[in-house]
Amino acid sequence: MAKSETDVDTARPWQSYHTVYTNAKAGMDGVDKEKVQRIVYQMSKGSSYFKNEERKEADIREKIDNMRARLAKLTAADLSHYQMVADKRISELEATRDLSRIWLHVDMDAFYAAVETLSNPSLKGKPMAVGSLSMLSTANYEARKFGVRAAMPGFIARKLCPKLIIVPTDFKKYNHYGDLTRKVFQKYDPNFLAASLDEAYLDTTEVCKERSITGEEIAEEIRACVYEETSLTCSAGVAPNRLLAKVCSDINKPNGQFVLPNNLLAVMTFISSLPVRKIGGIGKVTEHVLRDAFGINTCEEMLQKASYICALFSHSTADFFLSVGLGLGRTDTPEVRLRKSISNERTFSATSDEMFLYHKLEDLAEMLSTDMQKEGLCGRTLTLKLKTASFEVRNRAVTLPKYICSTEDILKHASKLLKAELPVSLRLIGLRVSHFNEDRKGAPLDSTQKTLINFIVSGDASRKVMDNHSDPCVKNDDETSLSIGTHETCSFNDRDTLNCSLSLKLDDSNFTFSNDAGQMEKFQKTVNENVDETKSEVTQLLGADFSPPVEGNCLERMKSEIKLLEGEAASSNQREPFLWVNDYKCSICGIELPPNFVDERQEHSDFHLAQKLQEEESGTELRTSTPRPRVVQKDPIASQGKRKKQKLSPKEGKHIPIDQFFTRSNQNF
Ligand code: DCP
Ligand code: MG
Repeated sequence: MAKSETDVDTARPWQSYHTVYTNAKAGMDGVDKEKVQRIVYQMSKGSSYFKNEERKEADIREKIDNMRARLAKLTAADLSHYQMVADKRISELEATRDLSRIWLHVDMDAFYAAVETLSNPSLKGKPMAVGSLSMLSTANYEARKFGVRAAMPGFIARKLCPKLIIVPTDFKKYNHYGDLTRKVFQKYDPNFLAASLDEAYLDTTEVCKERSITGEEIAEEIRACVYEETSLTCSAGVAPNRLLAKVCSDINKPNGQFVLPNNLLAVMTFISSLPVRKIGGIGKVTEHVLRDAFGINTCEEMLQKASYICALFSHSTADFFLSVGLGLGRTDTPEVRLRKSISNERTFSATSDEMFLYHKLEDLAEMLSTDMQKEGLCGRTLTLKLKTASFEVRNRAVTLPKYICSTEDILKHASKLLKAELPVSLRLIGLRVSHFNEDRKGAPLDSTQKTLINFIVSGDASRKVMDNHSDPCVKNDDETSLSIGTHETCSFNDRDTLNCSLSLKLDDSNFTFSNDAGQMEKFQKTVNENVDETKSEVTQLLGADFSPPVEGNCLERMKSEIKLLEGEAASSNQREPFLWVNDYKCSICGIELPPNFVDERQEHSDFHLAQKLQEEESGTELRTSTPRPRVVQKDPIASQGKRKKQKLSPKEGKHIPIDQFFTRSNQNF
């Protein structure tokens, strides 16, 4: 197994300071990584961000050490068993391989920056970024050469690139151009999946078949069409599944495309030396854990180390890793999902003025009722969410004997829940209704009516809502449940009973965690330290989730697992409870991330939330993420026959062969 990163060069402390800013984005291959790390380190040292990064780094190290300790305990017999388990699972996964689809992932190049340059051509060729001194949304490719990138504070970016021009965001414009691109996508796949304003997945299998054209040709045509409609360039990836198509679209950015042929040899060759970090959803934490605990750097190594993966991770996580090693990804079109809950909330300056608090509650109840009635929803569980002046998040829920949706009913029960908390100084109140009327199950949502907020709180109603309390009133501090994917390393005959993905209620009397003052305090501290103002806004919006009760035979082992994963659980719980359909799939864009990918999930939900907040700020509504019902186009592109090839944008699309890609992708900035 690989060594953990413990030897830090004290003269160059920034070398071990890995932030999101030091991750590679397209166009950053030649950047002096150490220089960027040093500047980011020097500029942020001592800040709360810096402290939080240090704490997260320490968490990762601890996680890696735990993993290594568990690996060291595996006996030869355990390992040979897990090798058998892995081999079986690999052949089962292999049997699901579908090489018949032609998936295309399109992603606009430096989207916001390109839109701004379109409206102000004097920016062309100059290093520029969109955002503010506190945060950048993106940077153009000229600026990326200096190490400037999205999510970096503008003041750090200016240090890296003193001539950097920073343009404020203008979401109306981005929405406008996003709409134009979607009109193009719609023609090629009416059921395309928009993952964000600037990217989409298209299943082009049918259109390619109907017109007898290749994936490469369709990608060129779509990119040309997008350019014609918008005067903006985009890049595309074509592959047999969505996971690979996304990796491919980044290879020849900007204004390029990469086609991975639909055959097994090509896929396996492609994946063989692909760094794991290139896979959507594998972020900094997973990358470090895989590298430092397992010695895994490339996707292929997932298969070589499959026995270790199966020994240490839950089924869902192991499946994810093994699928990555096999280059498997989703090839189906996700179904329209059903809403699981509906919520709203308001932040205000901290106050203990009870009149004010009740007044806010009244407003929220009224708004929630209106929203529910618009969508014909009635729910049985009402959750009151509070954030105290000291940023402590509390959830108080009641499950009622009847379904409610009127302002009066919501307010009546919400007031009771609030009353029990008084006196208290609050800075946020939120309301959520879940546990919807059974009649609605199976009825698809009218996706056209959804706002992004709706989307963020929506989930899959077909997922069981397991809220089986004998006492209908649930009291939880700092969220209601913990979702913990666990897998204990143990002798193999025990494995199946141990392999639990469980959720524990903090205040569940079955479980000692919530009653242990020390643990609780630590949990609270983790949460408080963990979440800065912005991030706690994220979680406030996302709310909490209910999950299955703990099975008796797993409980004891879960207790010891909890100690191991406590930090992770706390952050998981605090940060992204509502976004994951079946605890696996992002309800907004469909990306799949197993429950243990706490930080990656957080990063992902932050991204969607940032979009949502930005939308709210600009007073527009984001419709990109709504899965569309499959509709038959009156005028499908097929009827256009062999469309005249359009001239590409000024810079011709590039294509690089797979082997060159390997060299490129290994230069992991
Ligand atoms: N965005 C954001 N905050 C982030 C990342 C992105 O606001 N942390 C916004 C700005 C981007 C847009 O989303 O322009 C699309 O994100 P991409 O990751 O696709 O980045 P770009 O399109 O800017 O560049 P690329 O050419 O790498 O796709
Ligand atoms: Mg983009």
